Amino acid sequence: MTSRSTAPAWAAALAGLTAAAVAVGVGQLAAGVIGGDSSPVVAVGNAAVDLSPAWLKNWAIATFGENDKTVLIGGIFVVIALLAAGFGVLARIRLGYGRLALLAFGVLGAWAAATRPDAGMIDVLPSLLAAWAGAATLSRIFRRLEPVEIAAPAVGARDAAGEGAASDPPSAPLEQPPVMLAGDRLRTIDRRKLFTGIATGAGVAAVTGAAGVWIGDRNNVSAERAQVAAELPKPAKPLPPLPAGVDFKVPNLSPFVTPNHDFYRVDTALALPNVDPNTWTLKIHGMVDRPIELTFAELLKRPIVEADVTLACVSNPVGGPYVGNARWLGVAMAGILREAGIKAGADMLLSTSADGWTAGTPVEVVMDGRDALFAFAMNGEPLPVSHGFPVRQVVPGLYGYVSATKWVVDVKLTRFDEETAYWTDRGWDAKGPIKTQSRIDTPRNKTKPGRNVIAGVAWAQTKGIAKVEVKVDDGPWQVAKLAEVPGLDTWRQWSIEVDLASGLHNLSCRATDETGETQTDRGAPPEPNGATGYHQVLIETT
Ligand SMILES: Nc1nc2c(c(=O)[nH]1)N[C@H]1C(S)=C(S)[C@@H](COP(=O)(O)O)O[C@H]1N2
Ligand SMILES: [Mo]
Repeated sequence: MTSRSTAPAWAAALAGLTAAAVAVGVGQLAAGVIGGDSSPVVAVGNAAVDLSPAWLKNWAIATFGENDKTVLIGGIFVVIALLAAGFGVLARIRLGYGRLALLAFGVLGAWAAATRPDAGMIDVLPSLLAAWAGAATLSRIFRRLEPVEIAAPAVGARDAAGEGAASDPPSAPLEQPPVMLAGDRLRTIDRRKLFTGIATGAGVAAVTGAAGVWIGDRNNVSAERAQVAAELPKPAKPLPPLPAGVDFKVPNLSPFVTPNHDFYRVDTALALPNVDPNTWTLKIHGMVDRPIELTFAELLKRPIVEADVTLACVSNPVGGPYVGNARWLGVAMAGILREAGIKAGADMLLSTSADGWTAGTPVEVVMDGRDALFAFAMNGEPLPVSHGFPVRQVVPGLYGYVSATKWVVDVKLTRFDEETAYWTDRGWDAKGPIKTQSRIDTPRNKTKPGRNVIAGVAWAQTKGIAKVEVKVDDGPWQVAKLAEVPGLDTWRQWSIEVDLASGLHNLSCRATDETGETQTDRGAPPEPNGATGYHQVLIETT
């Protein structure tokens, strides 16, 4: 084993970076071939998501919102780059150390991939291959860093002068400056060799990485989704078209129906599960008389229910964006559960997604007659992959974390005193009924003095919105005009015209639901069961 390398630290760091780039590329390629979440970067990211403390996750969702995944992946790349540069410098002390560090990182990636809830043993392969490729690259580049002898000019000059025979000792102590004696001065790295090595590594990384992404895309289910779109079944009792009056069509006011591409997305999946409806099944088991396993085709043969339901995320701060409304197509959960026969004592429906996320939903809520659905379509098209294709749960009146399982594959009847779910294990309440809330959509910061429209949305799923009031500065609460709604499970637009003098104004709103309860003015953060308080907006009229 060669001992300490004389290569400069910067060259060693570059060698480490190149090795890591090749490792990531090769890992991506292997993951693309295998499919699933096995790409080392994604696997480590997923493990980081699951292992990070709840406060960090909550902070990430609150701070980066829907960009939290991009930020996380970017952060992982930065960490990998820093570590890799460090591994290179370590390899300078002893090449074996650097190789070992890379292999250890590979084992970490393999562990992360193997401990995903949906992992198989084969998922360790990309990380291990990646580590092997990284270690091999490190060795190859370090070979290029071996010192080369540079002829000392003084010696050459002497030779040219022909003053001595070739066998003369190179050092003539009195004539040569002492610095020439220091061997290191004469030994340096061949930069051209280093840079061609790095360029080769970068090329390998780019080609394998791109090929991996390309091959991985073959696993996507867009063709299957198009097939479902072509054969989307009709509801048994189609809903009437939405009343014209659901939408005030005020600029910057949320439209009544949230287009799918604008619909908020919250989940823990870094790589979206691509679930093939042709192999998808839904298992209903646990405390039931007759366990059921349904295929997608069998699900679609059941009576199809159409429902307008507004989803809301418990992480939504007062005034926040994690609420959206859609017209869903699905099959009543209650019918399937009744067929399975719920045993006495079962009070929780523990649903699991294809990627192992879980939610615990109260049985009585699902069975009480509301439109709790195994949904497969959203606003007239099959669920987008990011919203749970091919099947997700939609339960009006409950926050998503206890009800809205996307990519759902398994429903177990059990008890709240026996099982917990993903977010309840992280400090959120076991039960999550949606709290009555209202939001000002417009204006949000600036407007003109004079007559102004203040408008927003309010929601109290399963209860309905009876009244929204608006307050300007210290004025009285004024009752806003309410838009029409198709039912109790959606949000409701509201608007009001007010006169605003020029200057700063504090606007606030509050909603009262059809049970007569007005939302509380007491401010509370989202954790552990949903934010409360009035939405307030400070605006300037100029
Ligand atoms: N499989 C899975 N389903 C999930 C989640 C998740 O992380 N994984 N998040 C839930 C949460 S917290 C919410 S608010 C809703 C959001 O649904 P959307 O992304 O379609 O808006 O999905 C729920 N279903
Ligand atoms: Mo959520």
